[in-house]
Amino acid sequence: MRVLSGDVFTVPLTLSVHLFIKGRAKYACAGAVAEDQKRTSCNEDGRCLSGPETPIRPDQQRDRPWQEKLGDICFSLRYVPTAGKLTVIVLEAKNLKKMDVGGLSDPYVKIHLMQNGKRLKKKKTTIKKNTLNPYYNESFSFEVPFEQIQKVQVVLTVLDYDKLGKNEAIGKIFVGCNATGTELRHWSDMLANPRRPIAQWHTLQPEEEVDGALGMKTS
Ligand SMILES: [Ca+2]
Repeated sequence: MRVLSGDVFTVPLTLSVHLFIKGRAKYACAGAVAEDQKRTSCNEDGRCLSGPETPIRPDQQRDRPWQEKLGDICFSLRYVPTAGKLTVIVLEAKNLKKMDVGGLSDPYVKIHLMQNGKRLKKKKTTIKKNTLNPYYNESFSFEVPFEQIQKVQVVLTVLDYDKLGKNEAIGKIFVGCNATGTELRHWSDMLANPRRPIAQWHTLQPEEEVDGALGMKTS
């Protein structure tokens, strides 16, 4: 068979995400960055807008139809590579699990910066009494040099404060290059948009599950 010089061979093209985003963020995580991703936006006082902009992903529901609902948390991530500064703004939570007998919950959020299963830094929000839909809008900054940003995780735990006894975790979530799904996309979005705060809703997971994924022992 003779191949004419004018013939065009059709080769299936597989472009990696790395190549695709190389131009704008060479340090983005390997992993899916969905271009059609719907992003949560915030209005001027920091409240996350809900509605069509914050869809519940069908695969999230499909994955865990049996699981007890723990609630959702909205926070923004911002990274400034030149300053090595990572800022987490805990915005709000909604539909949290009721933890108190004869009441609701008294939620606050703990934020851990982690690396290799170790906690490097710890911060926490104020406690909001007797609510399942707390609003925080509280900002926390961490020093994370550019060489470290792909190696750290930010873990957010929503806990119920109790005057007596141990404060119990309601649910937990972590973002970082080794996260998956919505959490990985949020982190990748942050890296792909330096200096810009990116807000996103996340569905809280059981503490044991997240600790397992982080290679931690549940304390
Ligand atoms: Ca309580």
